[in-house]
Amino acid sequence: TRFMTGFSSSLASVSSQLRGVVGLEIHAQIHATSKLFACSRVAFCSPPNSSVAFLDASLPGTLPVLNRRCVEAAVITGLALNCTINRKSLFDRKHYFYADMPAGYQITQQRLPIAVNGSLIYSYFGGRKRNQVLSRCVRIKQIQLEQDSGKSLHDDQRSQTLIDLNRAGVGLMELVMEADMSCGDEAAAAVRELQLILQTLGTCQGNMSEGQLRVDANVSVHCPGEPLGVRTEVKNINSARYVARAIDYEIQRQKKVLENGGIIVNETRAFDSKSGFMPEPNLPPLFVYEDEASVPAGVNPTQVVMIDRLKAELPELPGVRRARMVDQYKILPEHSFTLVNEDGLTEYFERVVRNTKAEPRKVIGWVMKELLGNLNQQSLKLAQSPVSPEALADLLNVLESGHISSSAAKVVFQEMWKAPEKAVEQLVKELDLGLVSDREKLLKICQKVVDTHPEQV
Ligand SMILES: *[C@@H]1O[C@H](CO)[C@@H](O)[C@H](O)[C@H]1NC(C)=O
Ligand SMILES: *[C@@H]1O[C@H](CO)[C@@H](O)[C@H](O)[C@H]1NC(C)=O
Ligand SMILES: *[C@@H]1O[C@H](CO)[C@@H](O)[C@H](O)[C@H]1NC(C)=O
Ligand SMILES: *[C@@H]1O[C@H](CO)[C@@H](O)[C@H](O)[C@H]1NC(C)=O
Ligand SMILES: *[C@@H]1O[C@H](CO)[C@@H](O)[C@H](O)[C@H]1NC(C)=O
Ligand SMILES: CC(=O)N[C@H]1CO[C@H](CO)[C@@H](O)[C@@H]1O
Repeated sequence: TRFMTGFSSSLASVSSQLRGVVGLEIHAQIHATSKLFACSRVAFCSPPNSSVAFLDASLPGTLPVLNRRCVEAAVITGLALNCTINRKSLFDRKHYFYADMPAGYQITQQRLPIAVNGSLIYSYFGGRKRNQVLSRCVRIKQIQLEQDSGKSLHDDQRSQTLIDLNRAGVGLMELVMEADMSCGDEAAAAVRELQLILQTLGTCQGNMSEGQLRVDANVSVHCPGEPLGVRTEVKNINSARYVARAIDYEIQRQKKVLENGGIIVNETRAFDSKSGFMPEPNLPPLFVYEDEASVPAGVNPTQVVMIDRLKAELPELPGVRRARMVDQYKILPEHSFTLVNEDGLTEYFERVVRNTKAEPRKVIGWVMKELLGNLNQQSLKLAQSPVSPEALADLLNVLESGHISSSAAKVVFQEMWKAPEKAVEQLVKELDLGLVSDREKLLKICQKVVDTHPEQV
């Protein structure tokens, strides 16, 4: 849905230099067993209203209790995105009326969010032929903790709207990015990189079609050096490909309007105009601590979030991993993207490398072509590969020893795929693919071929 209201712009005269300006707000559902302020389970695809605590339905007398896992997830995400973690943050009530928000307000972090001033480095294939790896950086303004709303299910046939409160109160991280992007490709690449980072951290499962990651975009156009144009908002985009398409469509539309002497109009969402914030009276300020030494006396250290501990447990992030792959194994940057994008593929590749004498650059060729080729052809996940990394390493060792040719090795690979229980040596023997280096033997074989093909001779 696109929302607009009236506001004028004076850019029409210089329309040919118009550039897009894109800012994103991303809602990421926190991967946790229970909700942000209640013990009800976070459950996808379960029957409506089967996972609703009294607090989620806003029954009188219920009070929020903060889920530490959600705070940790926000801190971990903030650290991975180079944010400053605010040692003290606050919760507010954002008031608006909507049927799937029984309390009439959302608990969010408006005045003082948990993390601020970060950055996300992302890359994408750009340039004329879309074959150059371009690297960009987008600033993260803030990450705030907040509650998700329930879900309205519209039944058009009976003109009814049904409410499912399973999602009400699920923990969200709202990530606000500065308007540092200029087109749909950049925005989509930033979203994909963020998705990969969240999945690597385990703080959000990132499935966009299930709404675990939802994207809103602010789009405007202006001439570089001039004030920003009037923006329109594209909301609730639920696939990375559609992020690119929706944004580019909107940039083109605005350019056309301005080129034709028109004006861009903005619109405030209905609930925004009536929204108001007040401090959440039932939640004290949230404190997180640098380390054990900074926890004040009288506070139980097992009950608090400590930044140094979370920092120590951060996994290798996608950007760091890609750089290491290129650096350590001398593989192409394109290949490092494929390795990191496919769950478990880096581990597979490194296990092959550890077990074979073959050069990593040779190994990557087999992984990209033979392994991924077969997996894609049969729509299998990596975990379902019949050929283990060790078996592939065995094959590459036999190839390296000069015992079989590389075309024979490919035949053996296909046989291993069909009969994973057989060892490489056994398959080479069964298929009679071993290279013959005995001169007498070769002479006999050649003679036989010549004798049996008089016409060709
Ligand atoms: C974040 O950046 C803003 C703008 O540069 C600055 O005013 C603010 O002090 C920064 N906050 C922290 C916690 O570093
Ligand atoms: C975070 O900062 C470090 C050092 O300042 C830098 O090497 C790294 O690339 C940054 N990461 C992101 C995601 O911006
Ligand atoms: C779910 O619970 C809410 C609050 O009690 C109720 O209004 C709604 O009708 C219920 N939805 C369904 C599908 O039962
Ligand atoms: C994401 O969710 C959709 C819808 O439930 C499902 O079909 C798809 O397999 C999921 N994707 C992943 C990568 O789990
Ligand atoms: C768009 O800009 C407005 C005003 O700065 C802001 O309130 C809103 O959150 C922004 N939305 C997105 C998607 O960046
Ligand atoms: C969302 C947004 O930018 N809304 C603006 C639209 O224009 C009016 C003025 O006509 C502003 O008051 C709103 O803030």
